[in-house]
Amino acid sequence: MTPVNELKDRRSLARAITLVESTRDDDRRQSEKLLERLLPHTGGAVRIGISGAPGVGKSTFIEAFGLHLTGQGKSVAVFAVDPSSRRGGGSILGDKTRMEKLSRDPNAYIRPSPAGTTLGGVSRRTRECLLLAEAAGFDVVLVETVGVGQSETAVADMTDLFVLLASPGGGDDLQGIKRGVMELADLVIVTKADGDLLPASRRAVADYRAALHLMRPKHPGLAPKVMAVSSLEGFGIALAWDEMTKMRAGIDLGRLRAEQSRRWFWSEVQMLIGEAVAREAAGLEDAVARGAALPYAAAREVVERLVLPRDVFSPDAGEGDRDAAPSVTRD
Ligand SMILES: Nc1nc2c(ncn2[C@@H]2O[C@H](COP(=O)(O)OP(=O)(O)OP(=O)(O)O)[C@@H](O)[C@H]2O)c(=O)[nH]1
Ligand SMILES: [Mg+2]
Repeated sequence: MTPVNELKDRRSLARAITLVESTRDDDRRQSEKLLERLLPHTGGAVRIGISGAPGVGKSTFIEAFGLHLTGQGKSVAVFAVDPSSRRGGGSILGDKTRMEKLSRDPNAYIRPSPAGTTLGGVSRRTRECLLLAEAAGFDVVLVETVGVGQSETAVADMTDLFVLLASPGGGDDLQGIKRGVMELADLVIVTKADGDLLPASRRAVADYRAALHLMRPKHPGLAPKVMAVSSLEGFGIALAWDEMTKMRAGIDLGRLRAEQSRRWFWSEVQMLIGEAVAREAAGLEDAVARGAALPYAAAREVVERLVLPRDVFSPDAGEGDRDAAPSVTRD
């Protein structure tokens, strides 16, 4: 895809991502403007979410899969939603050793997730990073997350396809995967289908097929697929891409993405309200704790402060409006 001029090189993309991830107020305003400008140039990538338990083989799969795609002349961006500080700050940076070739591939871009952010924060910015990658012309965007329920939902909600990697332990591991997560999957890929693990991986494929058969499909009329790969031997990698392409062609993408945008919008509304409430309430909370204000009255004041136009509270608003705002503290 053709990149927009201002994101043509990696350095400018990296800078834009840093801006988007920044929590500073002025950066936030700047990144909003940037994203608004870029919005018409987004939406062109195949967005794929990849999830699975620690050690299942995500990084190794992304390395093999990414190289397969770049080998076909496609460009690939990789982001991670890391819900915990499990790997400390570095996140997939350390994984670059597992994705060594891909990270050196000129047609690939691997971005470690920012450290120390909450899930809400990470996924909120990862969505925006995904848009940046699209404006930068990437053909495929992979969003990786380690499985902990909440993060999988967030990733499934920003991608066209959600791929669940499962270990060849099969039935036993099936217990460990939450039903809700299985229901998100468009494709279940059993990893490590090689050597001694080959028979186990075959059984696992059958187990997952049986389990999925009992579940309601995510997209009506489009049953999720189960297959096995060996990222180390390259077995099944090309087929995985073919399956994803087929699945994606069967999905009403316009509708899916519109629904995702709606949910994203509402979650932003909720998060912004939450943040505004927290800001307004901070001082009053102490007053409540000290017994200087009633919880209900303080809560009402917080809401009124948020709902009433700001200038009502400014000293020169006039008309005695200031008095209309109740003051619940008595210090
Ligand atoms: N035999 C075999 N081993 C594999 C394969 N893919 C990954 N592994 C091994 O499984 C282990 C974990 O692989 P990773 O790719 O790091 O797994 P991950 O899911 O990224 O792990 P975390 O980042 O810790 O969540 C490594 O020792 C890999 O070498 C495979 O196709 N075959
Ligand atoms: Mg990894």
